[in-house]
Amino acid sequence: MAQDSQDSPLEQVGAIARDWADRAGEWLGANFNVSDEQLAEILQTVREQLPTTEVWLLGKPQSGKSSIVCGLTGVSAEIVGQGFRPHTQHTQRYAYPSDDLPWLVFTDTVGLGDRPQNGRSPDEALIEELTTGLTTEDNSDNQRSRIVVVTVKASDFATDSLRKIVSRVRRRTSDVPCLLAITCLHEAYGDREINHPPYPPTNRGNSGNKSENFDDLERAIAAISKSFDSLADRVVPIDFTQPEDDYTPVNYGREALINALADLLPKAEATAIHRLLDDDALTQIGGLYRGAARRYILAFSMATATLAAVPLPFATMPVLTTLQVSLVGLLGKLYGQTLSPSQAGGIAGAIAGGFIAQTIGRELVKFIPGFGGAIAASWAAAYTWALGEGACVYFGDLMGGKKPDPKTIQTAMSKAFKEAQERFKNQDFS
Ligand SMILES: Nc1nc2c(ncn2[C@@H]2O[C@H](COP(=O)(O)OP(=O)(O)O)[C@@H](O)[C@H]2O)c(=O)[nH]1
Ligand SMILES: [Mg+2]
Repeated sequence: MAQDSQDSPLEQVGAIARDWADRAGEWLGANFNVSDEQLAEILQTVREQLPTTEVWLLGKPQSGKSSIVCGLTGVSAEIVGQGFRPHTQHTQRYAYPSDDLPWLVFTDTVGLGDRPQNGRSPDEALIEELTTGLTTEDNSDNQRSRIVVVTVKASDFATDSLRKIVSRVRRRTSDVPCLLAITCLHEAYGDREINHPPYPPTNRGNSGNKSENFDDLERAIAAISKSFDSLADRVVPIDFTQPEDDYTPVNYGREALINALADLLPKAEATAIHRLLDDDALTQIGGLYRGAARRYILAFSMATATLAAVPLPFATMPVLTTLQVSLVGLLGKLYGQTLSPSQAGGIAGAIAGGFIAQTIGRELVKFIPGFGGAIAASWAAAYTWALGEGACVYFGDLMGGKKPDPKTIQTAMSKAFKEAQERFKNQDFS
């Protein structure tokens, strides 16, 4: 009957949407194949758009410098350890979430307080390297902020030489803020068996349980703070323990540390730090790989959202694509696969193409008329998140010796996309 060939307006819209989605899927599949040179070039531009914060860690060996990197980023000690690259003779560097997208660059000092060699104390060379590093202008257009974090254990009162070093470095880099982190707090608890007091651990006064003895700790914090009085802009006591140590929370004082860092940094960098290190999105993390992967996925989602919300001097799509290819490459590495950018692009395309066509056709129609600003930003974030989750399933299958199953991947992506949309809906990316 004539009625059969006459689709309702709604069905017509549906058909158009499906067609759109198919074509968008094909387009995306094809466009993930960015050449390696193009990719490198776009990443360079992206790096110039995103604010980078350099955190310079200064403290004795075993004073908790690496633990700060792990505690802040949530990346495991093993991965952080592998990620550190020798930078100068006395420093090494770790870029988070990746060298491609160095939002946070941790520079760790090594060998502080070592014995003199050839008559020259390594500390002299270290001071030289620090002052040079902290004062050298970055020759790219990149906004770069720097902050020095000094680590001292709560049980360590032998800080004379450390203070001399900090003082000499600060004299020549007075515009770089300095934060003192007092670490390993529980070593100064009266009784090692007790858990942390509510944060902050000072000024317990009448609120503390009298049977718990935090007097030593308070004295230690007060004494160390006083000795660094003229050197540090802020003092934050922290205890970043291992899960098997059985302290709750595992990273005691993490929020205070993040807030203090943000307070000492310029606004753009402070906002980035809050977004990057926000834990809400990552409350439920199961498994080492998933946990580490989600950290990266979150950072890349935030980056795509930031870039989608900001009008860039170049088309947004290739940039998002590049970031997503980088993310897939990084996730691959995490799962033990070394991929060239074009291989990563191929995988991203294969994963994303089908997903776009089948799952988010309707979303695309909704978002095209309003493309730009907040919608594009939260969409880009959710989409990047879904792609990351899909890639995890893909690489997880490969690692387990299974052939990746497109259906499972797409189910995981749809679920992740919906959840991520909810999560990013009310975020302000401007
Ligand atoms: N309980 C506790 N242990 C810590 C803390 N910071 C570091 N550690 C431990 O102390 C050791 C040395 O820490 P690490 O971060 O590697 O020190 P680094 O040499 O300064 O990088 C490791 O076993 C850490 O787990 C802390 O705040 N609390
Ligand atoms: Mg270390």
